[in-house]
Amino acid sequence: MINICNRKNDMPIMKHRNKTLGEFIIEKQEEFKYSSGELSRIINAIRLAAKVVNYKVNKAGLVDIVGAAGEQNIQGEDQQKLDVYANEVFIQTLTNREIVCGIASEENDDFIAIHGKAGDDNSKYVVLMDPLDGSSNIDVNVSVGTIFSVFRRVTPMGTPVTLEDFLQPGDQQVAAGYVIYGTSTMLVYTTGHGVNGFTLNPAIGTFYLSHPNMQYSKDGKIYSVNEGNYIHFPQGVKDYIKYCQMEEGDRPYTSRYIGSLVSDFHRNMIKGGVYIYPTSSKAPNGKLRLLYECNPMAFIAEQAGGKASDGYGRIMEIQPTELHQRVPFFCGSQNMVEKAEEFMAKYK
Ligand code: AHM
Ligand code: MG
Repeated sequence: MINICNRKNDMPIMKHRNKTLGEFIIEKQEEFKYSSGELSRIINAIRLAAKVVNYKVNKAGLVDIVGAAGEQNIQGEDQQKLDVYANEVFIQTLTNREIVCGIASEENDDFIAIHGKAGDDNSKYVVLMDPLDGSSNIDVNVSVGTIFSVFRRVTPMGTPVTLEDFLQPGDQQVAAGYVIYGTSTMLVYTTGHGVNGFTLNPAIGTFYLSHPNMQYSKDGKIYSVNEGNYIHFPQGVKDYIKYCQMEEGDRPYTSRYIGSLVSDFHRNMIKGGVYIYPTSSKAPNGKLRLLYECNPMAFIAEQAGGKASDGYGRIMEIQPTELHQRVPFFCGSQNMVEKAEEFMAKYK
């Protein structure tokens, strides 16, 4: 039990202490009767890596760590130093514990096959991740995030992983989540049984369950899209944006766009809204990556009662053909995504 103050009358009230993420993982592990605990160990490793990255992200304004590392990733974009750092921390944490047999990262050209110390490959899971999404926002002190996705391998255990293990449709995910390094740091994840959010108490380095069973409202009032690209958007998206701005019923909606997917998604899930990164004449397949960004966010969205689409169909049913594949992304409150799809269908 802890003492907290009721602001209205300053009378201390007693409240049960929230579960820690560690306690929650153990409790959930017991719910999966025949599981080996491997998935729980992966979530535990991500929890640890998130704390390490959080520490560094928080210091970004203090030390000379902000700026491009002088390298480019496979998409030809500048890597910030913190991207490289976060990538290493997550890879090392997962590799050292020998709990996954392969990792694919937005920052690496190819996947990494992980061999056990005894030379065996006995783990059954692969992890795909964007170690620091929205990193161009770091030097202006805007929230960034880590996104991760876990699949069971499809090739036989005991053999090195192959590309096939990573190119699975999103509906095969066994877990997905994100860490948001924001005004507070949160870890939000799902294993297919709803979505739970944990807030880090930085003083003691512990994540506490702060947002149990997160849910999208069916309708929302926020639309998030980079309207600077408006003239390059497909007609369906242009029409949907005009619909959002129209004075009718509960519209016009509010426009909110941070330009940091995890932050935009997190706000929309809590407040109700839709996030759109469409194709454009500049980016014919959109910008976001199916495997590292869209699939995990789609899994979380659906588990929270929301929806994720490429404008025409379910994101999680897309059969990936390459690791760094990009897709258009419409994600958020169910009715808003469906409305946007209606406009898209008119010009299909
Ligand atoms: P990144 O993976 O290179 O960081 O890019 C992804 C980010 C998302 O977080 C964000 O939603 C989007 O790019 C913003 O793009 P834009 O600046 O084109 O609106
Ligand atoms: Mg990214």
